[in-house]
This record gives sequence, structure tokens and C-alpha cells, in this order.
Amino acid sequence: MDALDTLKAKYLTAVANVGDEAGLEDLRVAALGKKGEISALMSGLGKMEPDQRRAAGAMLNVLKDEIDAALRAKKAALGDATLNERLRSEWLDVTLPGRPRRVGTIHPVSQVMEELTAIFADMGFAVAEGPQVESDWYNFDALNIPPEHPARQEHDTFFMNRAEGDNRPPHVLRTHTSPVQIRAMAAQGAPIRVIAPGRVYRMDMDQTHTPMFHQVEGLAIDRNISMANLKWVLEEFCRAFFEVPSVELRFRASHFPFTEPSAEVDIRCSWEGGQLKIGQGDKWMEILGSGMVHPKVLSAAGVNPDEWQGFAFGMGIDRIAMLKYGIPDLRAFFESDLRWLRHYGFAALNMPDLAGGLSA
Ligand code: 2NL
Repeated sequence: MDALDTLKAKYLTAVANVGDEAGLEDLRVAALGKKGEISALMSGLGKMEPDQRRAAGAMLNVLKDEIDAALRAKKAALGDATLNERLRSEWLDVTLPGRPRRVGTIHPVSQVMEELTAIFADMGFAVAEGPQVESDWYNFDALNIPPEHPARQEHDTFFMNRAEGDNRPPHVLRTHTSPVQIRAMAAQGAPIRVIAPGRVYRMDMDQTHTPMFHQVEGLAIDRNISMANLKWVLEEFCRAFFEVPSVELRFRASHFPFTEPSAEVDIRCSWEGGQLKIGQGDKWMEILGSGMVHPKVLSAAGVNPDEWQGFAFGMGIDRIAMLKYGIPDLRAFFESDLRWLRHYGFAALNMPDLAGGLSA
């Protein structure tokens, strides 16, 4: 039967050449579908003589099975090809590092806090935290600032309200982070090495002052601590923080109620063409206050001054952030202007550490 061979050749060639699963389905319908060519021939069998019908029916069944087998084989091959193409195009290297997306920025003050925490941690200082609303005892008395002391007025303190008829002295917004260190000493005793970074509050507002600002204080108490240890720690800090090979510090005699002796510390620098350089030059810039912790302060914190001694220092974080990152205006720090934050902010997920370069 030539007609069946022709039909077979037609469909096997078409199946071999079809390129996608939709085209293959069209072929299946055209050949084996209810109204397809093979089905039409099958229904023609009814009009044949029994012997003829048996022979033709057998051949048609063979042809139908051959075409069906070819269709199935091709369908499997096309399915494999589709899967392989998906595997190729959707291939993903899960070992690649993520692509960082900028979701907001880290405020320069937060960045500097992370930096100085990393530097002091490297020298064995832990971070201490405490309340921003303090009793006047922790904020003043414990620091050798009695009620009638002039420093108590100089601090431009914010006072909290007491309930009607409550005559106890009011709580205050802490004017420095020293009370945090008093609490740390009282809780932990000596020896101790801590820094206390955080928000502090003073009623002051002009070109160079905001009512809330940031301070870091440091404290090291042991049996044998001296001003020499203080000077080394501060030099080490400044060198690491300003990311310069060397720094020079100058101690000027000063006075604080909570330290004796006390020193204000200047750093060698130059100012050329509006450009500040730290570590070299013929100018000095004050960066912090410091001294040996007053025996009365040790006693107030429950540390025996006949057995223990140590240094303390305090510096403004906002100011050293401005110096390091060339930020001209202090007041813009706390205005939450997105354009300012995008300009001066730091990429998230980029924690400073000493090995990786602090601000890299
Ligand atoms: C400054 C001066 C200073 C301290 C802070 C301190 C803390 C304790 C005991 C003794 Cl618990 N002293 N802190 C000492 C000297 C200076 O800050 O000009 N800050 C911006």
C-alpha cells in the first residue's frame, strides 16, 4: 500500500523537523486526532470486505503505532530541550557575593561612634551605656559638683518636672556621659576600662552648639595608672581615628571638678587653603579634656582611692566627626535633610574595623 508508506513518510519527516511542542501537537491532531488522516482511513475500513478489512486494519494499526511512537519520542526530546534551555538561562551562581543596595545611609555620628568603639575596643575598653534621664546625684554630686558649685550653672541643665508636691530634687537630662561611668564603676568596681559614648543635653543653641549633642568619655582604673598611660591611649586613639601615621599631642593644665590634675589636650595640625591637616603643621587644636580621676569621685562610685587610681577623658563626637569628614556646619547634623544624609552618610553594612581600614 503505497498510500500508507507516503503517509508514514510524511508524518515521520514532519515529526523529525518540528521545532516546538505546539507544532508537534498540531501534527498529532492532524494524524491521530478524531478528524485526523489515520482516523479517516480507519473509518473507511467499515466499507471493505472482511478479508481486505483485516489486512488493511492491521497495516493501519502498525502505521498508527509508528507515528504515535515517533510523536512520543519527539515530545520527550523537546521536553528535555526546554528544560535544558531553562537550566541554562536561569543558571545562578549562589556563591557570588550579594550586590549591596543602598537603603538609607549611616549618619556620620553613628559612623564615628562605630569607629571609636572599634579603636578603644582594640585597647581593651568595653562600651558602657546608661540612662539619658539621670538623677542629679549621678550627673553632678558623684562627680564632685556640689549644688552650689558654679559648674552646675555652667552646664545649662535641662530639668525634668516632678509631680505636684514632690519636693525631691528633679531629674535632669544628662549633661555629660560621666554618670554612665560612675554607674559602671559602682556596678563592676576596679579594675575597669570603659568608654561611654552617647547623647548629652545642654540648653545651648548657636553656630557651634546644639541642645543635644554626642560625647564619648573614657575611664581606666587600676593600681598603677598614670598620666603617661593617658597620653599613650589618647595618641593611639588619634592616630587610628584620623588615619595618619603619627600625631603629636600637647597637654595644657586645666581644671575640672572631677579630675586632679586636669589637662586639656591639643593636637598638632595645619590649616592651609581651608584644608585641615592633622599630625603636622605649626598649629594646635583643642580636641578633648582629661585628667586623673578625683579621689572623691572614686569614693562616690564605691572605689577605694587609697588602693586604686586612674584617668578619665571626655570629647565631643560631633566635632571630631566634622573634623575627620570635612563637614562645615554643625546644625545640619540634626536636621534630617535627606540630601545632606546622602552626601555625608556612609554605606550601610560596612562596619568599621581596624583590620579593614576604619572608614574605607
Ligand atoms: C571635656 C572634658 C572630661 C572627664 C571628662 C570623667 C569621668 C569620671 C571621672 C572623672 Cl567618671 N572624669 N570625665 C574627665 C575630664 C574631662 O571632659 O572637655 N569634655 C568634652
